[in-house]
Amino acid sequence: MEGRRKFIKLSVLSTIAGLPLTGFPKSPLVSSTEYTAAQFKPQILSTWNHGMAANDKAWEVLGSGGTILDAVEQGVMVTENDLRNLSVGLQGLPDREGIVTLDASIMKGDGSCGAVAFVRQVKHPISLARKVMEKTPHVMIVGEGARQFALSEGVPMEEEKLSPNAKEAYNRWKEEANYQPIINIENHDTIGMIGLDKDGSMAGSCTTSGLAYKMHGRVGDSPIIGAGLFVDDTVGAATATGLGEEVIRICGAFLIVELMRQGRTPQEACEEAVKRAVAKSKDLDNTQIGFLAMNKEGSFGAHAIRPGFNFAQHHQNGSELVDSGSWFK
Ligand code: SD4
Repeated sequence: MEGRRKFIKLSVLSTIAGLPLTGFPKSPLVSSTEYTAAQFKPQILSTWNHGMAANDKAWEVLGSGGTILDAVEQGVMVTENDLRNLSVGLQGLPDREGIVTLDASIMKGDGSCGAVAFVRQVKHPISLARKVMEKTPHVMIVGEGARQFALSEGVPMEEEKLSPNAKEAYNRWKEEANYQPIINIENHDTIGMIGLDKDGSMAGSCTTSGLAYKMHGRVGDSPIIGAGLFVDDTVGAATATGLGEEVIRICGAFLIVELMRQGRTPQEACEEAVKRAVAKSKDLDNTQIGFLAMNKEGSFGAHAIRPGFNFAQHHQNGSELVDSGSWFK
């Protein structure tokens, strides 16, 4: 976390001054990470280091005969359950009113999808998103309606109270931030997971407590199909983490899948999406976005605006945490 704080403070003035006439800022350094040669099928990829444990679970589900959809659902449930995690699940950091509201989406490669947003008290928003997909004619249900749907489905719910860690952090934030609706890029590490099974079916999931100390009612990219998550198993899948407003603005995950459809590698597509986000950013100094993508052959790529983004990878040779390249060095 300390490292992420530091890079946020890096000056970006030299880059802004270097805006070329094409409209796209020029990256100060060429991206360092290339994954284009590697291909794995099946494969599970997740954002951030908490993705390691989530991927292990997803892999186990696949190995015991579960579908790729089961795998991406049950994988991120590990993170939703992780009491140390302050950016996913009910133990996450609250909004500026002190209320935890959750966003999640799930998608299959055939275009089926479901999402919940601004939902309270639901222990596994990813499973509720799956129920929206499978049991309703809708794609997204939000707020009190989503909570009522959860109650009617009998899914696990919890009494509304902040976890000890979230409470401590929130109390500290209240003193310093004085209730300003700041866009804070330090304490949010959404899990987005994308998976490919041995037969080429793909699915993805994305779940978060969203931006720490957000305005009450604010919804980020994670539950927005096409922004935080998009899967089309004729092409590939992509997910996003970081400042949701900037991801929504460019339809990040959809953009990456469409770039792959046009022939870009997952790595090239992620880099192009980052470039697009940088060009459209309303607040580059305070923005971090990380994209993660995989195509239907099992090639993969990742890219971020700033250093510090990593992703977890699991395939038949084992699992590892991989550092992503970034637009800023
Ligand atoms: C949001 N994209 O709510 C989420 C937050 C996040 O890593 O991804 N943090 O904007």
